[in-house]
Amino acid sequence: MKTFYSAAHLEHAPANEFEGGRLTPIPEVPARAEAVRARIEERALGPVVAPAHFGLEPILRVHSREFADFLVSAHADWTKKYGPEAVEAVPSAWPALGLRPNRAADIEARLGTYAFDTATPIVRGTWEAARSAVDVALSAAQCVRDGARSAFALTRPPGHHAARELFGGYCYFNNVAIATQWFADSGARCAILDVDYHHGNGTQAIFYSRADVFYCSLHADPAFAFPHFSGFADERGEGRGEGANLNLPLPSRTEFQAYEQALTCACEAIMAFGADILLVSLGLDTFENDPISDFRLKSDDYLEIGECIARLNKPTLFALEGGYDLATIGTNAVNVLEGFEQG
Ligand code: Q9C
Ligand code: ZN
Repeated sequence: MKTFYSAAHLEHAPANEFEGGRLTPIPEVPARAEAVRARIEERALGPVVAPAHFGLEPILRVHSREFADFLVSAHADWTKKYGPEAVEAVPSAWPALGLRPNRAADIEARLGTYAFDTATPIVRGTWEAARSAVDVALSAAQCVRDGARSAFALTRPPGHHAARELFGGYCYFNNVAIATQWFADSGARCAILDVDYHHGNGTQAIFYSRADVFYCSLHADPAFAFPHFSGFADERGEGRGEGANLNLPLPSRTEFQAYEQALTCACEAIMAFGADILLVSLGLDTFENDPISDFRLKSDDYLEIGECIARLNKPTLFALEGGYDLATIGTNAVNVLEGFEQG
């Protein structure tokens, strides 16, 4: 299987997030993607190649022009207001219930309007990294459309928490949603399987009223887990998209036995939908030692997840989402991909 990878992610390296009442180191670091790439090379999964350039057009099929323009200049606008020492742009006020979103000039107003948490800083290299991650996802999509059984988009930053005009959860552009829309624009019916520990609120929101895109997610119940405001079982799609969204929230400390049952449900639903293409939001933060999550999957379980996905027998694009244990993220990612190839 081919892997698409861009070194532009290295320049996106914010240091801290505001969490639990204090500034704490961000677990979403460049070393994550480097660890995955090193493992792919060690285990000779296949070639690791640079992406092609797709430009802004496919991004604007999913995100608004205002949002993309904001990401282009946000860091410059921030340092203009707060000086060159202010290296990380993070909002300090939001238009929550009863207040009015404000997309106009002031950088604080725009940050508050577009962000939904304090964990997703914008640094000087964020724009280029986020834009390049989209190229990585689209290059993998092109590879699949050209006939490959599968491709791996080593996307960083991740994407599944980002919606049309919303960033957060370490995500800026929704890589998988943009690739999905790119397939849909050529008439393909797509299914998205999201196995990250967290609900992909952005992907769900983008396709919530769409009948041609099925979104299915296994994740920690938002009753106790981030993103808190999305991912409940009663969210089933709306309008023409009713029934094309399936959330399978799972309890704290979920082990593989229960996880596998939910995965089987998800796969049955995807088969019933009848997709032409499968896109997998591949988070590895379900691992037992993940520092920010509490599921209990083991490394061998990821081989089985890959085999299970292979049984769907669809052209499949995998894209990296979360996963924060640097010691195992590479092994666990490659286990899914090899499990798929053997399945
Ligand atoms: N107290 C991804 O895995 N912080 N994003 C959670 C919990 C944000 C995770 C705080 C977690 C975002 C792509
Ligand atoms: Zn996650």
